[in-house]
Amino acid sequence: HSSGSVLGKLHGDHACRKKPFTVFVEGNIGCGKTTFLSYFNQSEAQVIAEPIELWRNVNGHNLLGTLYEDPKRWGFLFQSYVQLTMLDMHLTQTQRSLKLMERSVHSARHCFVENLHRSKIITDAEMSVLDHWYKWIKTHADVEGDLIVYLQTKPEVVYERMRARNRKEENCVPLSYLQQLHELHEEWLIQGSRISKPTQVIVVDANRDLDHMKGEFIRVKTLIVNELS
Ligand code: DGT
Repeated sequence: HSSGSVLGKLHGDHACRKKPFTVFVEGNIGCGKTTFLSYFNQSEAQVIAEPIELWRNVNGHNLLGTLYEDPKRWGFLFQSYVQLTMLDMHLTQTQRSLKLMERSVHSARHCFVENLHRSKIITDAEMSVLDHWYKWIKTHADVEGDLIVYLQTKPEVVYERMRARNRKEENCVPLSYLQQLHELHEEWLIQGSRISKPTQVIVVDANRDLDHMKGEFIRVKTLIVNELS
């Protein structure tokens, strides 16, 4: 996936628009999205982290916690709120020419919601409502990105990282859940079998220790920043 020329072309298109060059950072739970984003400082890019703290406190309710405690009961509610908060991230305006987002409405729909539905955790009716909202959003709001950086990992690797990080809501998440999410990321970003592949994807092998990923992360960052300067 060498991307120089295509990025150049995208940048050419992009120069005619007011919209910032928009990058979605995607990948499994624990793949290193936060670490990758930490290499960009706010003067060179608008970096929008996933609003996990909002999901943990909706008027005192921890939706992320209840999702994992009883996904059949709370999965729909959680995804409904994720979709709203993600839409808000997409619509956040910036004067900067580069905007990076941790995940997107697209991964929420194509990976997380898809997984809940395939595992029969949400019903067909719940899926339909979330999907109608997703389609409505795509029609009426600009939620397109210019580039996806996919931090590709083995499920076993992120499972170990997730255990080590010990986020309290995630302590019962099994390896099989990460395997399912991995397959859905691959279907979406690599195979393009079920849904059409997004415009431009840079795939980063993110299996090494996050401390050792530094060089690779800086290389991808430089690629993006240089294309825009
Ligand atoms: P990082 O920096 O790559 O280690 O990323 P994380 O693990 O901090 O962030 P992420 O987005 O992979 O996961 C945050 C938590 O929220 C995790 O328990 C999975 C969950 N999550 C995120 N987005 C969704 C979603 O759309 N639906 C569901 N069911 N869970 C989600």
